[in-house]
Amino acid sequence: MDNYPTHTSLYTPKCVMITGATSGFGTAFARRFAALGCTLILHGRNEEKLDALISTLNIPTHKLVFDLFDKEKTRTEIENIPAEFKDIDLLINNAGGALGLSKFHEADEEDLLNMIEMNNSSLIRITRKILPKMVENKCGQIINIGSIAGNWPYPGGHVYCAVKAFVKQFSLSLRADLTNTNVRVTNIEPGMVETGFSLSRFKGDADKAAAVYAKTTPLVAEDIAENVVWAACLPQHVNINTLEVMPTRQSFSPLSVERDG
Ligand code: 8X3
Repeated sequence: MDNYPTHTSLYTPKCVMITGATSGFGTAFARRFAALGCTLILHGRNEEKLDALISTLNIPTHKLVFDLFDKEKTRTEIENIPAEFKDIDLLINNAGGALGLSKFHEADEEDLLNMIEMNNSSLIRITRKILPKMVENKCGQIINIGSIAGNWPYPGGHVYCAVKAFVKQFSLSLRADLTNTNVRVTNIEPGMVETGFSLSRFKGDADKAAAVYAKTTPLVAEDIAENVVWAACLPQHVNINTLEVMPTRQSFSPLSVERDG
C-alpha cells in the first residue's frame, strides 16, 4: 500500500461469489475472502458441506445449492439471490474438473461431453447472469480458474486441455468486450495442486490420485488462494489478464518423438 501513489489504492471486494466452494480451491478462497471481511455467496452441490463451511466463516453468507448440470436450478438460484447480496463485485468461476485420463479414443464419451458442460457451458450460464450487474455498476471482476492444461497439451488431456483453453480465450475475449466498463477479467492457470482434483478425475481411486502427488512438492489450494486474493485486491486500474502458476518442482518435458526400431 505504501508503494502506491495517493491517487490509487488497493481494492477490497465487497461481495464475492465463489462456485465450487465446498472443497479444495473454493474453500480456500472462501476462507481468505471471509478473513478480508467480504460478504460471500457460496455455491456447492452438497448443502451439508456448504453449511459446514459457512458455520466456520462468521461472515454474512448466502448459499447457492445447485448441480452445474441443472440449467433451471442454476437460473432460479441466481435469480433468487437476495437484494443485499446482489451487488457482486467479484465472481470466481472455480467449479469444474477433469473426468478420466485415458486416451481420447478409449475414453468414456459421457465423461468427455460432461467436461464441456462442467467447465464451459455452466461457466457461460453463470457468468452471463452475473456480469450485466457488474457492467451496470461499472465495478467488478471475473476471476476464472483455468489451468496450465489450457496452455500445454499432455497425453490423456484432450478434452480437459481443450475446455481450459476455452476458459483462457473466453477470459481474454471478455476483456475486449468490457472496455470502458471498469470490469476486470483474470484467468488464473494453476499447475499441479494437491486437492480433490485427481480423486474426482480418477472417480474415487485413491491410489491413482495419491500417485499424482507422490514424492514431490505440489502446490496447495492456499497458494492459489494467495494468487486470487492478490489479483482481486490490486488497485482497480490494474488487470491481471492471465497468471500461470506451477510448483517449483514441476516444469516442461521435451516433445515426444516416435522413432523406428
Ligand atoms: C489441473 C492441472 O496439469 O493436472 O488443472 O491438468 S493438470
